[in-house]
Amino acid sequence: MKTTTMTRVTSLIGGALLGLTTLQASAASEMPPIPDVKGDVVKADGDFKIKFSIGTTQSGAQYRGLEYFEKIVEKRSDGHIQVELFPGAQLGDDLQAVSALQSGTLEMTAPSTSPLVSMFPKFALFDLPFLFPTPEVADEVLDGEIGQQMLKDASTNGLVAIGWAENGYRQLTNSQHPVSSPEDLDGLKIRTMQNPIHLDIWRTLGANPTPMSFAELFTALEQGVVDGQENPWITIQSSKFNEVQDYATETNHVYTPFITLVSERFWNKLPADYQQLLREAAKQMGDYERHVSRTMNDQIKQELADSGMQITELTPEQMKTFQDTVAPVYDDWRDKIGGELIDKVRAVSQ
Ligand code: EAX
Repeated sequence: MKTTTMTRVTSLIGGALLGLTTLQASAASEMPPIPDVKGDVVKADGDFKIKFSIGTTQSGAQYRGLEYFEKIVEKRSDGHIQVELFPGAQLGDDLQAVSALQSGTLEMTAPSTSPLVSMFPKFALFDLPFLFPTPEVADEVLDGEIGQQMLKDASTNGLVAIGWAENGYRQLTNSQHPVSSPEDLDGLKIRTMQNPIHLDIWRTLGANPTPMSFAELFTALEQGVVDGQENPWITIQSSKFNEVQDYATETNHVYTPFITLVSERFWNKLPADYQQLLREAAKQMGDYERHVSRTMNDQIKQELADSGMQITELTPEQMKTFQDTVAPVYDDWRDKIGGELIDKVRAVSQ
């Protein structure tokens, strides 16, 4: 009797606590609900397990997209494909996860395209500053001919590329002072992704950039190894960079996609019908994740400001100064990337 009462009381308290946590969580970041799974069950032979690793943490839009992917794949394979999610670079950063796919010890990952330019030079298109004026232009490129061709081109070297999602528009943060002009960057140590164009951008702006893996970044910021970094608002918040960075500037300087990759060794073991299921799920995840990321962007910027981050929004003149200052980056990279590709993106923007 006593035990029963105790249990009830405990579970009541548990319930109340749970209610409170849910309330707080939803007050902080209300993400668009995960859609229902549409489509028939796909019948094929065999049981499969997918470990899916990402660099961003569990509270970001990317993880939310992965939860939808898991739901689609498990439901439509009637449980014959099980998906296990590993956020926060726990199985390695972007580059390590990609090489794990190549050696067949990991089935899926979705890195930013930027660290992969040494393997796929055309991805550098997404590193050019201020090339994608709106998310809609990015969609036209990713979902259109250029993006689809890139998925084919990236399906080599032990990888199969099956879809696009987004990290999003990148913003600058730092621990030293507000930044509203390139002069303010003088001597600031900025961490960039492992990508030559990003290094070029920040050098051209007068900063002191250093490439580093995402997995090492929080500690490097915390210990002052670097003064600043740049990432989309949602990634800044989900990685808690605001806890060690007091200043941010809304630069929107680069739009970064996430590319959904599968290990070719694993892919070749899958029946064709399951391969098709993964492609469909990756497409649906990508559409939903981009929707989540965009819906959350302004809200998260506000939350970062509310949490004490001093956010500088640039005037059109200040923005133009940044754009004019980085223009020479195009002279250096235009021919290497293919001027035609850049012109095609510009044509989409008109
Ligand atoms: O997986 O390295 C970064 O700044 C990115 O946000 C990373 O690709 C996330």
